[in-house]
Amino acid sequence: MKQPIVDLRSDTVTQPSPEMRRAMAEAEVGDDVFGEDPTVRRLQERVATLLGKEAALFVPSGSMANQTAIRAQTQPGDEIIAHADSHIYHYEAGGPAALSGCSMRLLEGPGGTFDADAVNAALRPKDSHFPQSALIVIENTHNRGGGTCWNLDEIARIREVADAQNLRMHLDGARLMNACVATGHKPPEYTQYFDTVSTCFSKGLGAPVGSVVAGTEATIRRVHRFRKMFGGGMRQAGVIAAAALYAIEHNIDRLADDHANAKRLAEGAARATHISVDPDAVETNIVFLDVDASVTTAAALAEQLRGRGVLMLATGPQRLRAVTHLDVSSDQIDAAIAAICQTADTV
Ligand code: TLP
Repeated sequence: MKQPIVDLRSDTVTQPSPEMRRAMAEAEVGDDVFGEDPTVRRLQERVATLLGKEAALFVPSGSMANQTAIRAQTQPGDEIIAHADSHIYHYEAGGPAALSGCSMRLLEGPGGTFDADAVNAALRPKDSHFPQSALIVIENTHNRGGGTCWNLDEIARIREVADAQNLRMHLDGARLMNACVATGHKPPEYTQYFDTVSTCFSKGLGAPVGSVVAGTEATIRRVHRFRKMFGGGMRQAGVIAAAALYAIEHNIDRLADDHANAKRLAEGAARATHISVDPDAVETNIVFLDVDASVTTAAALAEQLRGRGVLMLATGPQRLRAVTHLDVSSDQIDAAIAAICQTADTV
């Protein structure tokens, strides 16, 4: 296979930079299951402050962050309200059912969002026949929604519904920093409405591993117990926490470049035949390309693009996803646009 010119499958594919690797090599470490890793502790304190929460816990992945937060705030037989396109529903291997014994009430809405009225309508009566509505999960930015950012006022309205019914709220903020950079909101403006928040260092922020869950001291103590139960306790984890700290210090503001590259990619790809792309729908670093079904499939087009050194992910029969990140330059975006236009012309 030809060396890829650009890997747009996900922002998870980034390589740690030499400076990040140096920070990892020099990290002070200890046994974090004993709570003795100074770099992990520093990261947790730093992220709790960044997110405006009392406490934070370092976990190996975004999936574990979401699933421990769900487990800590639900009982078997409870129901979780989330978007039908949410990551916790599609891409976490049935975690809410398997790990927490919860059913899911799925809502529809544009770009992975829903409104307070829809939440109200989905609430279960307090009657022994029904699962108990317990937790609302919002994803911001929304992955399958196309990297969309949630509206703060709508989140506030949903919080009012949650409070009236004594429900908890969890934010899947794997790409929360993308939302903050795109909208100009500070992280606490979003997180104030949530009992727990997860965020990832291994997406656009460019660290190799790691996520956190943040919330009150009491909730994070429960999350900590489930991290152990799910096998996520790590020992000298300061080596990877150092990469996360480096990412927070150096890689947040530059997400704006990824957003500009995504827009540029969408505008360029919109000129290709047999592919429809809406540049106006691109708010952050995710671009969807819809392939004309009468011509080919997304999987077949992805294979042809791979032959030209451009990697993208087929996320549906006709849908390709491209995600920009710190290992993608604007020149590579131009090369990708040229490859997309040439490939689409010859299918
Ligand atoms: N998403 C990955 C894949 O799983 C699809 C990607 O390439 O986008 N929440 C959201 C919103 C995510 O997009 C992801 C990763 C996660 C949680 C899970 O993170 P990890 O992969 O660290 O478990």
